Amino acid sequence: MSQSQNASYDASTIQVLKGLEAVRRRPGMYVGGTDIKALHHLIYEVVDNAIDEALAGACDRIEIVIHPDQSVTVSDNGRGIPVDIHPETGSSALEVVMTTLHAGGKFGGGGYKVSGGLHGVGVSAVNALSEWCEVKVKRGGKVYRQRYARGYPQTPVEVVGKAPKGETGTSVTFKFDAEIFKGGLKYKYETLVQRFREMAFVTRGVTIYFRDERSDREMTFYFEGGIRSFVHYLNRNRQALHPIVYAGREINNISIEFALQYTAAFTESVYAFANTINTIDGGTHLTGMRSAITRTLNDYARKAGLLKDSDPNFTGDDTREGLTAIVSIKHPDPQFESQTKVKLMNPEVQTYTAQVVSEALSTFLEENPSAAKAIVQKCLTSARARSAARKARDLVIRKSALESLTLPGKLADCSERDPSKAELYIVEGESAGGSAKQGRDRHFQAILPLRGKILNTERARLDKILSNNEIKALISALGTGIGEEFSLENLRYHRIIIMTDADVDGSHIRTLLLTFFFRYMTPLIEQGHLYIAQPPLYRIAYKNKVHYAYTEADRERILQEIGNGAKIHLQRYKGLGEMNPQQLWETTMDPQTRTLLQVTIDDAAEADQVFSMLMGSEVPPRRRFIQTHASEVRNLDI
Ligand code: 0RA
Repeated sequence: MSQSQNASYDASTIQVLKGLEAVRRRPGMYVGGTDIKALHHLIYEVVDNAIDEALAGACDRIEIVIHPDQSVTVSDNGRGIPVDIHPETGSSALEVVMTTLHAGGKFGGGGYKVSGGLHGVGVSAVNALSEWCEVKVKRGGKVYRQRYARGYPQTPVEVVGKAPKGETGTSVTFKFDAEIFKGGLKYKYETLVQRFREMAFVTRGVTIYFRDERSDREMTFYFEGGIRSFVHYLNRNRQALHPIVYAGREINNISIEFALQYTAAFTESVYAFANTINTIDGGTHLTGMRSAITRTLNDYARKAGLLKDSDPNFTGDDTREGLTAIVSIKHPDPQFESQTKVKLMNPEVQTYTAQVVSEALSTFLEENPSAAKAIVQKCLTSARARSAARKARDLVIRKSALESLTLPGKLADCSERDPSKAELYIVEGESAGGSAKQGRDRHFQAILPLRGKILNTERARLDKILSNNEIKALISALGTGIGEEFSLENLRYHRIIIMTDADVDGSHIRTLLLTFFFRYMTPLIEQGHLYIAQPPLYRIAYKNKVHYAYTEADRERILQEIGNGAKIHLQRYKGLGEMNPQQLWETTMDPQTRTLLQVTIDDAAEADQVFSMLMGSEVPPRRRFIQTHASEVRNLDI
């Protein structure tokens, strides 16, 4: 008897060791790598466990604290990890959960209905990848504690105190193992904030408190309205056309909720979540919602006589302009396409989601005729614009086929024909364009001057954008085509550099250009081809030496260095046009001395927000943004 118990104890111990070693040997398999993303994943994995407690109705507060040494504490007021002796292994359940792969939610049979963890490896994988880890559990009036190093228990499960009456919960503190996560990685506050905000939106009623002791910043998220609050938040700078439509239902143990609202904007902001995870590649929940919206709007518009017999049905695209929507499902057994691509695959979810959305949306349309009319009107305008855009685009494409060899007249091209060595400067204004043409190295630097303000691409539509002369010149100079016809292979310059004045107009034009590239040539940004030039703010001449200051701090430093009483000539550059060609070359264009800021898309969703705010039809938020960020515009990086 005791023999066989020993045997099973040994066998399971060996299994535990093997499991922990496997995680340490191949972290990629368990947390998706050893980079910053994987590092954030460690935190998410523990928070997901706490969210599971919240989804089970056992927890309403989660706290995450990053300590100065980059150790992290995640605490919750859930039931607390069980601590009783596990009959098969003879060890505490707490130790089993912390050291055995996949022992999380499934432990004890009953477990929970849904599990948030994408990889579902649980807190044991985090433990295995931590230099040290400490877990404390409040349960049954006591506080239990165990410590680990690289996943191995260093202490038994000990009672270290009394828990206040009725209080339960789990608190995990871990320090990632720098032998595995190499290169001085640091958690990024903004990325974590965004994720916790999303988690709080889709887990209504839970409070998520986040503190970063490294920088003394903190945030608390609590959303009474759940995903309705989410839609409200996304539309905070847009003009809504009607109240938010919402429904939530449970079908066959799968919970489905959605919220939607149309706005006067032209862009679509739709996000899909499965078990609180942002499924960026969509999946069956998203498809279900989209098809239901299109079908329901078509049915309603026909019945209400808003679509005539001769009109074609709205396409999916027609019903997406100005749409802000969230779909969030919770499934006991979610199937994802793969570990990295976040896409929900469960087929039944499509049917159920479509059912929930159709029912709720058609009821809303019946009961709110004026809202219904506004929505259908928006779709009609969008359908008309799309057909106009198609015609305009066909025209442009046909024309550009004829003109494919003719580059725009304003372009001063370079002689280099290898795109990887060629640069294009997009320069604001004819006079600065003139200086740039004279100052450049014509072997590899091409100049395209842009006159005045190009179109505001957020408010304008594709058909208008394509017929704008400045944009046409830009598209044909780049050689890539646009939108669906966009092809990065044909890019004629691998460095595209936006060079504008360091003033408000310059920053506006730069934002317009960034909007255009973001909306219509996204891969060009993603592949790192877009840059912003950094012209100096001041020229400081002293005796026969000239210094350039690129920031106010630069200016202070240079003036200090020169010292008092000196005969200094200080010139503030109000525009690029004030520099002669030689100066422009030295300060802003010479690869040996210039600074370029590379434009990145760190987070398309956040960029979408900034663009709508800067460009959208709502004026006050734009003014506020420009005012509060005026001192930072030099580092505008979307
Ligand atoms: C196993 C079983 C139960 C809860 C947990 C694990 C649990 C894990 C973590 C990790 C962080 N916070 C957590 N909270 C709970 C179910 C407990 C029960 O049924 O009483």
